[in-house]
Amino acid sequence: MKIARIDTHSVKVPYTFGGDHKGEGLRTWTTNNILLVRVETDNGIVGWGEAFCYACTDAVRAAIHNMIAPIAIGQDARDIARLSYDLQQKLHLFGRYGITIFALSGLDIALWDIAGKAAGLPLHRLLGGAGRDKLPAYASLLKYRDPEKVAARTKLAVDEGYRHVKLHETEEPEVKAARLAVGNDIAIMVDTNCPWTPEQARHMTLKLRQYDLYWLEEPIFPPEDFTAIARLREGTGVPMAAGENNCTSFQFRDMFAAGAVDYAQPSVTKVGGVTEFLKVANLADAAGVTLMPHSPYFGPGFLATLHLLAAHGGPGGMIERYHLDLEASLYGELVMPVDGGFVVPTGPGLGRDPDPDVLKTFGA
Ligand code: SMN
Ligand code: MG
Repeated sequence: MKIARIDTHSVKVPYTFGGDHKGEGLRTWTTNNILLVRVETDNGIVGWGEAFCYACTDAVRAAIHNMIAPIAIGQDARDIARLSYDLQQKLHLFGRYGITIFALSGLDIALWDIAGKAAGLPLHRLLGGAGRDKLPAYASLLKYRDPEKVAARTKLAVDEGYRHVKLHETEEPEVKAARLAVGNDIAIMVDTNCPWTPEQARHMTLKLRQYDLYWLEEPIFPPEDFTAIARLREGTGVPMAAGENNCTSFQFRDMFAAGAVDYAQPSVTKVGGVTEFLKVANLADAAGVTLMPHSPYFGPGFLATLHLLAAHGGPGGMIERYHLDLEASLYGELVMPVDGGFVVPTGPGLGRDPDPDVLKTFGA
């Protein structure tokens, strides 16, 4: 079973989130951008993957066609781990993290979809899980920079059934507003996206500590300064989460060795796909760190994360659900929460193929 064709489909779906789309630079997003990787084998099986893109669709697309496809086409589609290693080795001179590995992640997810379809099994079964049928989730709010809006959206998420809500805010008034809006029984996380120096992070973390954060995410720039995060964690007692920007399992190994985090956040569309995610999950278990996947996605990356968490043996975390409303969904109800959780797909591979009408209408 050889890889015969690799195509990409860019989909840009408008969304609303109860805020305005003003952001800094590249973060002024008005559409949710998904880069799908379609892989076809010489015996006619089609698999779908997702490569992280958001604001870098064209670059990731070029990497798939110019760097990944020439090496992957003609290879055995079943030899996924070897192909991942081979691609990482052959392409390392173009950068280990970022565009190259995003592109590779898209291929890898598609190959696992094909493996599941060839075996007639949903991915979580293929990975050794009997399959929990429902997974807990948390609402991941977008950035509002407005305490009233943050309070209203946090409350809305709780009314929808979520017991855990993550804010993307960096100022105290927003965090305080969320806590006051929903009381002390709801877990609140704060994702800051690497804004601070270690000193600034210490100052802010001590300010935010009174709001009893379930975790503080990526407080320090650069994200790979694991020693600084470890020092902050140790010095403040506030639980830390990170990993969405880690380069493969090797950086997770270093992050765990530094004692930097309580929650590990591999991102299947960024870290190297299912193959690399599984390595990270094993390292997290061995380090006594809870697996808490990064998954603000609506394409194959989201479905792959559901299967990975469903199959995971160690202390498993929650699915991240980006708290926005899309004009159209590639997977219908599969990406819609049910009482603050998600149903694990049961069809072969990822469980469902993307809706062709949505691909056509929102193709970009
Ligand atoms: C995030 C990162 C990238 C895209 C969307 C959201 C964020 C998260 O850091 O953890 O959800
Ligand atoms: Mg984050």
